[in-house]
Amino acid sequence: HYSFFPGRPRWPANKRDLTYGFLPQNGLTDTIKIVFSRAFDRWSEVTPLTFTETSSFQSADFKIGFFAGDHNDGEPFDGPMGTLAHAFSPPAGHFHLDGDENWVIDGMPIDDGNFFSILSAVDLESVAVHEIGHLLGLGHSSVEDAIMFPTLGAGTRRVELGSDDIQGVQVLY
Ligand code: TQI
Ligand code: CA
Ligand code: ZN
Ligand code: ZN
Repeated sequence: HYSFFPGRPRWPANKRDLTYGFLPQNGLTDTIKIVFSRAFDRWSEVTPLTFTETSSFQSADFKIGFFAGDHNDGEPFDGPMGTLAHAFSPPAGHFHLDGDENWVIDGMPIDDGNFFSILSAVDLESVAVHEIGHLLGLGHSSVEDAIMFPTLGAGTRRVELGSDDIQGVQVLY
């Protein structure tokens, strides 16, 4: 079953059109940006919310960036595996991904110059869909095929919202 964060934080009812931006220093490719737009689309399909990319990182509701190790928010990343990403509950829209993961898009490793190991491959779109759930106010689910279930096998692609995810987000919006 779905869950919420303590106090059930969510984006206010007068704010249905949300924006997201990418940390400029990350210099992300269009391929990577398309993965995030597909992930946001899955949630907008089942809610009254819209998500639009903005070039103004500062004013974006969701601030997306890749960071390695300690990045000064009290939750340092830990190299390959372990913590993959973290997102904060509303109205803090920080969405950080561990730059040291072996990220995969559509089965292809992102060529970021780092050593790649298929054994620790992590599907970027799967993690994006999960973290957007957190950004919208969903906690973890006990339903195994839900996006918000807190484990994902190495290399596994899990991007379709489950009925449990949809029910949960529709309680909020
Ligand atoms: N990051 C955790 C997560 O997003 C951070 C976290 C731990 C958390 N406990 C929490 C967030 C409680 C909100 C509430 O779940 S993670 C997965 C999954 C992670 C894990 O790096 O462990 C995904 C990130 F589901 F596969 F295990 C993305 Cl998809
Ligand atoms: Ca990690
Ligand atoms: Zn962080
Ligand atoms: Zn989670």
